[in-house]
Amino acid sequence: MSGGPTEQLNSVADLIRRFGLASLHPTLSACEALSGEDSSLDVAVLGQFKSGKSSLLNAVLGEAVFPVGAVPVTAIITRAVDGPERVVRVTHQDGSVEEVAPNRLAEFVTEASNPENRRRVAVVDVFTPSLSDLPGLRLVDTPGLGSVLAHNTETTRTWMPNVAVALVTVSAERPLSDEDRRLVDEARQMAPRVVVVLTKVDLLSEAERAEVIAFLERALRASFGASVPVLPFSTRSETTRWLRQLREVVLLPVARDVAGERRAALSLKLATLARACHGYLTVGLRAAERADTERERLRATVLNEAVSAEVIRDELRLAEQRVCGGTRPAFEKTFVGQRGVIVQRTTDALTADLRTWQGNLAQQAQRYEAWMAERVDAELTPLSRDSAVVAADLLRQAEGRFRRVIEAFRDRLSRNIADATGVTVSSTAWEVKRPEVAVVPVAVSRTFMTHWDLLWWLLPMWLVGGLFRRHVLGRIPWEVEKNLIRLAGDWAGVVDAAVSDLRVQAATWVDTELATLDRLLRQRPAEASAFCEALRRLEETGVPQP
Ligand SMILES: Nc1nc2c(ncn2[C@@H]2O[C@H](COP(=O)(O)OP(=O)(O)OP(=O)(O)O)[C@@H](O)[C@H]2O)c(=O)[nH]1
Ligand SMILES: [Mg+2]
Repeated sequence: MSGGPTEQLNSVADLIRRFGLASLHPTLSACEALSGEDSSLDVAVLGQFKSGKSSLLNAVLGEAVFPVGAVPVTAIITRAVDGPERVVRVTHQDGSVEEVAPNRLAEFVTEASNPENRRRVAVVDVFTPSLSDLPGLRLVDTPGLGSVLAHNTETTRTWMPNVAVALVTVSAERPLSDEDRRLVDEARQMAPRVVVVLTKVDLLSEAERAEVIAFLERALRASFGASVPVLPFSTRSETTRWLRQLREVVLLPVARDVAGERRAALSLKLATLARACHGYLTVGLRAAERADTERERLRATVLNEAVSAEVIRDELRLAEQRVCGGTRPAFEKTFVGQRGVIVQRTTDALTADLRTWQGNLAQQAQRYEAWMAERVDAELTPLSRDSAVVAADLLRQAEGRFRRVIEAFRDRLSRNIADATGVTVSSTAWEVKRPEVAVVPVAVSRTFMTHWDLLWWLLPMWLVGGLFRRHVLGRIPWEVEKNLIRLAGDWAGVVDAAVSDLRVQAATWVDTELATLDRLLRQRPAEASAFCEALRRLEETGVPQP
């Protein structure tokens, strides 16, 4: 007996909840979202920030709907769907919906107008007649991944389970990073149709383009053991040609069978889910079938020293130390490299300004304090903003290290389970929420000139003016250095806290996984029939099993 996808999903969901298989919850919600939604199919453009996602969608629409730009732009999931006239509908996180004039779209979806999503927008839908030839398709523009604006990455990752067809943009400027590969991998677990779009090919010569495409195809095949189509694209040259290809290879075939594509997406996700569920239940059954002493031995074999929570925690802590040991030096190196030019600029500016200053020594000393504070702030604020890329890079390094620890843990655990029970368990991957890192504001160390104030305020400027000027100009290198070091320290503090947050997330994932297995491996013979029954029900759903 096998029911429709909804029944299948309900049965699998029931088992996952009943047996507390917590690591499968994210995939489960993905399936539920897909089966419960309305009938249009989400064709999403996913990719690193600035890889040309919004530009690509504008080209498909034939009109500039989605805002584009040279800095990270798209901050909100924005969907375009066929409609009789251009209407923009904003759905807020509290569920309220408002219709706004089409020319106001950017106010809601861009990082510049809606920084850190202050307007609390959940999603924006654009209805447009220019999609009348692709009915049933909803084109989804997503915030770019990998920028320092972690909330944008987070928005896209949270939305990811909904993707049914994925266009992964890879810019010709940096063809296929490790992050791109991971994105394609994740997309392939969620969407049956994944296409890589090599954007900005106008930056390559004809020969280079062929070379890059061949390289991408080879690298993708090597990673996934299957071919992933690669389509070139450019909004700057031969756009009509690339558009035609994109429509013929992807958009039109999908539009012709929207219902079929939805079914395929749901069944892919369901199969992933059922396979993992089957693995866990079988482990529980194998444990329950054994006599007490044997079960204890089984548990000890699976949960041995190599996968103990303490060992993993130590490994994660070591990875954290490696990264955090480098944070302060990384920022100091960035900042101190700028010291010379800042000192020079500040000295020149102060030399010019000092000539115009009036008043007695005390007044000029006070004026100097204020001048210096303002100057340091003006010099360091853009520097602090620019060093957000250093922070992003360090966080990427940290995530990479933690991921390697977790992956090694998963491998050892799967091997232990396979050795002890003969069962292959495929737990779902660690889903990381990259912590938010805001640009560190410059906190200027105050300049105190009290000794001038107290002692010499009566002295006439014609007598001490030269000395005063030499003194304040001479202090500049020290003032600049002191504030640069302080800013480096502040940045390091912020990044270290974010790295520590990532480590806690990783450790929590490991704990949850171990707790699930520990529970399964403690099942007593009385429970065996419940597991048999559960496995039978899982098989009856008709979802492909291992
Ligand atoms: N040379 C070239 N530049 C392009 C092309 N397409 C887009 N760009 C430029 O790339 C930059 C980023 O374009 P967007 O479309 O905003 O990129 P995005 O991926 O949507 O960026 P985010 O929303 O910030 O993630 C802009 O400066 C575009 O002008 C192209 O085909 N060729
Ligand atoms: Mg964009």
